[in-house]
Amino acid sequence: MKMKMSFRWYGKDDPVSLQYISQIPGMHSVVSAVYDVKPGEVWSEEALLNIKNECLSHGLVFDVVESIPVHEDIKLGRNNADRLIDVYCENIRRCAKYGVKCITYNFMPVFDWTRTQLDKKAPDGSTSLVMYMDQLKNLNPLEDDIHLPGWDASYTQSQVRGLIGAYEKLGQEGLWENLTVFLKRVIPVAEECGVKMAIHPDDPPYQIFGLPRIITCEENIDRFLSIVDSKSNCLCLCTGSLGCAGSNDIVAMVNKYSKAGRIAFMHIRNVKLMEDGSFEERAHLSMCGSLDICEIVRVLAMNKYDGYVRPDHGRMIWGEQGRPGYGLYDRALGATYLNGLFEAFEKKYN
Ligand code: DNO
Repeated sequence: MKMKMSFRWYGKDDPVSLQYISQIPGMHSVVSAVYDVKPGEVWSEEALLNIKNECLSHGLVFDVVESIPVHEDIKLGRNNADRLIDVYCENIRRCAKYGVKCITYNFMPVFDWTRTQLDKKAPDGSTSLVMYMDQLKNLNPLEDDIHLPGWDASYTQSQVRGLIGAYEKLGQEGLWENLTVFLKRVIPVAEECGVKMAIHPDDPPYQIFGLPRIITCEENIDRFLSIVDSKSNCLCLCTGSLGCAGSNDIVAMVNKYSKAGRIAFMHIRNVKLMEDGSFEERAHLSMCGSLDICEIVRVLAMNKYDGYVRPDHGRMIWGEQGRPGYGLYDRALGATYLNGLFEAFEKKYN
């Protein structure tokens, strides 16, 4: 197939083993990272070589990194941002040396993806991640001690408060400026190394807790792509993240950006949107949520998309215990469903 199917693996501590991943039909790439170093530190070559070799020993290729986290001081444009960007560039070079072709990152202040509940039970007994607006109203990181798995746990609560204050001062335009500084330094290095940088959209794609969020909609993504007009300055287009804002037309966005060759990585999952803006993560099939996954894959195949795809967040099914969103079974079902769609549409548009 043209597109490359991939699966996220959290390394040796991941309850989902590389052997299990290799047993999923059509699996090509492993999406991983050196997870035991803090943002702003250099990744050891030994660690990268180990991931590469372990994947190879299971017939898989480690060619996608998710993520090299961007240090908050870079996003805030603080004094040591310059040095931290040097470290970031060095990490890109090192990843490339061990075969990585695509690097995912995000520019979300303080918190990565945010949900209000990670184990919401559906009538069929499966559980999934949800964001309910009435639960969100009761979460206040300025007052409460909140820890969610998508968030960087290395900050203390008082550091989090300090960061939130700093971002409030910075505002959206300040964040755009710092993103511009970052891209202008990092993209030329990625070009040199043959790597595509793939920014993950903000999840959810609107402000939470008063923090600025900018990778949220078509207008802003156009602005992002024009900062450095390069085939190395790409998107990790996450259907479930952008899809939680009803105003985003995901099929149109996937069509536009894949036609322009600016999608390096697709995170594909479905969400069910509620009237008040709440959403529930659902099984991948179009019939299970609000997004037309079939149409998303059709336009990718029509545009001869040859980048990476991964089934994003799965539900917990069949009694599986594990990292919320990242169990084996439902993501494997998602991969199989997506492989079926890609096989059919790639044949059609060949
Ligand atoms: C959530 C993931 C994100 C993603 C980062 C990329 O499940 O898709 O945490 O890895 O935002 O930096």
